Amino acid sequence: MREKIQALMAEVDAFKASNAAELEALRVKYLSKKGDISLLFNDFREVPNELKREVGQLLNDLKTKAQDRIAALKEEIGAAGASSEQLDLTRTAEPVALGTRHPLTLVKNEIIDIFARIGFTIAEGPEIEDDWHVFGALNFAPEHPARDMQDTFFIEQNPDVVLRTHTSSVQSRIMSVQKPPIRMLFPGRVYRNEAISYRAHCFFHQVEGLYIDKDVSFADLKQALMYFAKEMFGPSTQIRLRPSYFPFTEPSAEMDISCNLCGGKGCPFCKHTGWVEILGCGMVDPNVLENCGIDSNVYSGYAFGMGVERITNLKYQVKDLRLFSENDVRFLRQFESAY
Ligand code: 2NM
Repeated sequence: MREKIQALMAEVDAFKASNAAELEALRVKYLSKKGDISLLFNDFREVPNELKREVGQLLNDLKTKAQDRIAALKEEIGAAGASSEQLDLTRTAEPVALGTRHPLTLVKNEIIDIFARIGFTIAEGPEIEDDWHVFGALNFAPEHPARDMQDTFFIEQNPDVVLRTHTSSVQSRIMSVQKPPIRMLFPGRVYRNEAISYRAHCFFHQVEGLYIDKDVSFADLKQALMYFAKEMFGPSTQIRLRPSYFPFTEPSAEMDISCNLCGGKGCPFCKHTGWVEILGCGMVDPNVLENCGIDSNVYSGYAFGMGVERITNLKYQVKDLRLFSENDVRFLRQFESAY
């Protein structure tokens, strides 16, 4: 009996299984009701009483050891073998969730694309600027209200350092270093000291445009903007220009398009006027050209500026400006697009 137990101990020590089926075979051979170890328990009745204590102990050790070995092998196989049996390697992979472009990026790209087709290139510049490039060079008088603390963010330590309130600051930089002809777009983020609400934010996005050459006229401006309006909002879009005022242009105008919701018939969106405002524009003031080292007797130019949020609202009827900066994916996912 003792020899039998020792022989089985050696066999248990040598247990090997590389998959679940082999392991089950081991269990059946040794531990099932008619298994080798179970049968030994039957023989135990014949063991003389004085040896029962010792042999019983050995027998129990053998059974425990066999169970432990099988449990250990099961875990080994579970980590490697079982998983490779269960995985279907021919299955298509989990889809990777794709992000979507931000609506303001989509619209900005569309604006850039439209003007690129008539020869406009792009320039970008710093958001933290000095007073000269944001105001001085652009013909803003020293006491102009836009410079007021209420509109402009200043850096406390240095009143000459401001967050740009328009991307025209990039234009004053470009005009100072580049000779005409200049035909460029200036996209970027700008800052204004406003209380945040559904219709105002302390930052927003602009695309401004500038064309300087010999003999650039207001007619050129009007034609370029009409082309833009029709490309952006559809071929039946009408435009109208209303006289306005900006420090850096003379004459200046604001441009409306026929309401893209009601087609100009009048609706709550256009406040029953049939028109909605989309941008400001004008002929670059000769003072601005001279400030930037361009001879205003030789060159003239037009400029325009639009809010990307405003254009996006017109295109997509976004009712609350704050949605643009909250990064709620339920909002952002609505703008899946190839752009
Ligand atoms: C606007 C409206 C009208 C503008 C003017 C200039 C510059 F630098 F040439 F003087 N840049 N941008 C301009 C003109 C911007 O935005 C509503």
